[in-house]
Amino acid sequence: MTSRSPLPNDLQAQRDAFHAELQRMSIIPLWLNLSTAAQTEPRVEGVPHIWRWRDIKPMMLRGGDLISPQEAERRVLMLINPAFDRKSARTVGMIFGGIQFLMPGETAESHRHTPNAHRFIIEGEGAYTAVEGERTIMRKGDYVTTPAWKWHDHGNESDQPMAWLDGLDLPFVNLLDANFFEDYQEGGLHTQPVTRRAEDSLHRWGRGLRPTWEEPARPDISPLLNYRWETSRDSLHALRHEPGSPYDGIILEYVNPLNGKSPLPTISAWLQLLRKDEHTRTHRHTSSTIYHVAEGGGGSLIGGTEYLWEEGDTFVIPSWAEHEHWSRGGEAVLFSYSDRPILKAFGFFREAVQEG
Ligand code: 1HN
Repeated sequence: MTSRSPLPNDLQAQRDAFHAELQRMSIIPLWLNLSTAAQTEPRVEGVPHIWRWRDIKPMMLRGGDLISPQEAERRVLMLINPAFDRKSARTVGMIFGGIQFLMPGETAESHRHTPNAHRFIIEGEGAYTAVEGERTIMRKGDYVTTPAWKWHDHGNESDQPMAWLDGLDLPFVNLLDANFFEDYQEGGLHTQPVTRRAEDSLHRWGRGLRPTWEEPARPDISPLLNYRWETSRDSLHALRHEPGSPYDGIILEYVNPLNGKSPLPTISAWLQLLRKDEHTRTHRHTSSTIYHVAEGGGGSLIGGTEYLWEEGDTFVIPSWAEHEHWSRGGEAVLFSYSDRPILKAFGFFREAVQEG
């Protein structure tokens, strides 16, 4: 606001009384809060942050001793942005990230909820996730979808701990006051029965073919349960001699085979290869991203601060923060997911490249 000459005392007193009376009526004059409505650029509350696997893993093992998945409902270590309220379930932007782990022999019972979810497997192999009657055995690097309102549960039938990164659009659904949740209970069972063969969704929808006698229930969600690490990584390396993206190197986006869009309507996910000595150009955009280091090491400059990362680390880049990435001591593979589909759906996605 422009500076003005001081007001006569009586006018100032009248204004103060007027504003106070309005406030008691739950009315705020826009001229006192202009900055909340009109701002030249987003004022982003979330901050860049990194959670290191070497710090999380010991806490995970301690958690395994101290609390069962039944007691916890889901044993998830929620990664909450330091700038947000601890009850917000908000990691960055409109997305949540958390580390879930199952010790050998443990299960997490079936439930469903309106938020969309996915998982990226960090460590271990042999535990399953079941979604709507189909079980998939999860292995390190797999990307598993659990779309809105589908029954899902997990179990570890292997002899090693399993850990994965859960991603959900929880902050968005909460913002919309549209979060519903239900525990499974059918004939005394708390876990849904297995009703489909292993790889059922892959055979139906994941091979460039489709069964002609059925229509997908919802074309806006991916019918694929598991995008396997071997196949994704194989494509990444097959395309390694391309120029790729100046901002991300060789980057592939996971897609819904039914419409070519993001597997979940609210969350995009990517796998990217930063080749040896690759250093990307700087840019920024209005989507917020959670990164997980799938392989190798490197660093990112985020809003002017350098973050060095190693395999297993998880870090976030908030909306409109300038960022660039590089590999260190060889190649690196990053998994990432963002709220970009939400911004794009309503025309709020904006991207800017540094001058020069
Ligand atoms: C959830 O249902 C799962 O089903 C994981 O595995 C993480 C975080 C917040 C709310 C619900 C799961 C979750 C979650």
